[in-house]
Amino acid sequence: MTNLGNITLKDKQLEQVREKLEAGVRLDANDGICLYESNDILAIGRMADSIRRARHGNKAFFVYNQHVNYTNVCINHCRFCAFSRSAGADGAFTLTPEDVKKRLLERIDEPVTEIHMVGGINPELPFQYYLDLLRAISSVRPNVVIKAFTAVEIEHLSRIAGLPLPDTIERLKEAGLAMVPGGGAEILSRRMHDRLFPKKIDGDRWLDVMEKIHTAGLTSNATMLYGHLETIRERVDHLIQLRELQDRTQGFSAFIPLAFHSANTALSDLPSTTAHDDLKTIAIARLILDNFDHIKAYWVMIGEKLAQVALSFGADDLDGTIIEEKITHMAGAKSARGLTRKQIRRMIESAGFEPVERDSFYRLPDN
Ligand code: V47
Ligand code: SF4
Repeated sequence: MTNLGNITLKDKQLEQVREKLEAGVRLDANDGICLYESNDILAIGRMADSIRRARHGNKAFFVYNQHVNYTNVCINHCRFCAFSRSAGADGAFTLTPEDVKKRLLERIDEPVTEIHMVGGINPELPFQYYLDLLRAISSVRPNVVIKAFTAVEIEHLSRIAGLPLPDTIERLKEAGLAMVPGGGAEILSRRMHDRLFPKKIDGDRWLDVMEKIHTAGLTSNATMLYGHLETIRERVDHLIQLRELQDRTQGFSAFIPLAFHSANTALSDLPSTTAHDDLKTIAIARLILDNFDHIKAYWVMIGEKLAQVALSFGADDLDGTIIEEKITHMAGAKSARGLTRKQIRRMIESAGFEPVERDSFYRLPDN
């Protein structure tokens, strides 16, 4: 039960949503659509903020992390992607495990607690390469949490390894995989899959792979790519499908809405998402995903300034320092490539929250 009584609603349709939230009744898809159709963004934000504060009080989390993209060679050719290249094309790269070690050694003096590593689907690379990558990271940074390989990559790995998914995941765990990032879900809609990313596994398979990842004892994140050709109904259905899987597994840690950036993609005529839509999407995610602990405002995609505001619209986490983000910057993102711990703390404090540096599992590093 959450007390939302002091929120004045300009939009009468939101009254019903507020009553449900106050009574602890789960929102349904129609409520999600009603929220999206309303322009009373302050009321939606206040509702999300009440729920966020009931879970996390005044705390806002971040992690000291480093991103590694091991290859941008990819055979999937998703229409929204500016990062991938065909093998042999200008700008195509594949790092060896030794290259990855070197990347990490360049920043070995920094207190990185998480390595976030993803890449394209590069058919040249054997299963052993992926195991070697994980071992290379552990050899340089034995205490780091390796959050790597989306459900899309893990499905591919099971095929090239010729192993069932549970065995593949087990082998990856033995080599050091500790958590799985939330990418690759895009928008869980058959219509959008067929139109934008037909070569990639579809939404049902993504959910199925995630379920197996959770069953194997790994936690993961979940994402939603929005602001391209999807409808509001598709966004809401996406959230409900994530919530249903979470009811079964409790394996998702955070949800991260990903605002589409169109530069250098096949959809380059599409405009950027608006701040209004970004904030609404974060707030609505907080309200619908009642079984997710954490909602991230991914500053790389929505910019540092809006990410600060998002902390008052339902988000409780800013992701992290990141260092060398590529996927969104190749699609035109104007945000920084990485932030220092001091910069993130300042962002959080000046938004009126208490910064809490966490590890990948939301444990506090000093504990
Ligand atoms: O799967 C690709 C998306 C994802 C574009 O789990 C794009 O902690 C916007 O999943 N514009 C990768 N988005 C990023 C990702 C992620 C990021 C931060 C934290 C975590 C986590 C996960 O980026 C891809 C795809 O959905 N993407 N192209 C683009 N042009
Ligand atoms: Fe490949 Fe991922 Fe880009 Fe799709 S989004 S083309 S799977 S790198």
